Amino acid sequence: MLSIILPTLNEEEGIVETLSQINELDLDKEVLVVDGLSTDNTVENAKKMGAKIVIEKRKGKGVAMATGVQSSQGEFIAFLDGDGTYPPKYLPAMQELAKKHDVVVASRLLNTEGATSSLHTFLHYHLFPLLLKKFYYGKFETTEPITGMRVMRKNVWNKLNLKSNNFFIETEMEVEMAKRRMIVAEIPIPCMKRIGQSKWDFSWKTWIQITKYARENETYLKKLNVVRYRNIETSRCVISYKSSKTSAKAVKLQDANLNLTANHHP
Ligand SMILES: Nc1nc2c(ncn2[C@@H]2O[C@H](COP(=O)(O)OP(=O)(O)O)[C@@H](O)[C@H]2O)c(=O)[nH]1
Ligand SMILES: [Mg+2]
Repeated sequence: MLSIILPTLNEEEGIVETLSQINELDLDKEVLVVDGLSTDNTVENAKKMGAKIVIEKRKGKGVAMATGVQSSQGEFIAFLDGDGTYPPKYLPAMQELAKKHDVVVASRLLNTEGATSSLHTFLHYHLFPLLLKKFYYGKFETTEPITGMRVMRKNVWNKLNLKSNNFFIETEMEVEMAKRRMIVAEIPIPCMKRIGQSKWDFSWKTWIQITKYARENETYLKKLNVVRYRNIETSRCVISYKSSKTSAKAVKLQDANLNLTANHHP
């Protein structure tokens, strides 16, 4: 079973859109909305749509994720935001890949499908990744290390032994995966429009903290094995800034809605 964990804080509209897409999936699943004391109708809406509700009074997305895992029954766990940004239809394919790889991450920087114009494509998919690579992501082997859409076995999560309470958790996860020489599968997903306001309290302090941490752990980060997949249906995997050490390995997923082909194996 796949336990789908959605941390929420005031996502009354986004959660409806996200859950309606999740409810369409033909998958052995349970859906857990881990709510951090929303003051709007998030909980009522999620309940109406059949999700299990877990209330986490402590602040922070990282805490909510850990609490979600503790309350889950599935052998596999999935994380995504309750804000419509990540497409749930990729979850079955991600679960298939999680049987063969330690962690499966969905990257919005590998796919221009969600782009609304050529300017958007240029800014979001060419300039933005280039700047990130130069100033931050260069240390990371995955293209979108802070992606919130991930699938793994619960025992992999337990091995990671994560400590972060907040948005730092994804960065910590990258380092802990690398320390354990885990194999990460990365798939391209379209970038969807966010419904409602972002809760990421971005500050230069956080940015410096992440960069410092990445630098301190650079030797580990370099060891992370990433297997990158391409979506056969859309041929999407567009980012060119990544290294060219690409070798093809075709994988066809029989049980998934999506056919994916690995095109990168370091
Ligand atoms: N339970 C809980 N959820 C949170 C908290 N902060 C953010 N979230 C949720 O975590 C997810 C990711 O946050 P989001 O604002 O989308 O960050 P962004 O994707 O980086 O812009 C969303 O579904 C938020 O509602 C929190 O303190 N507690
Ligand atoms: Mg989000």
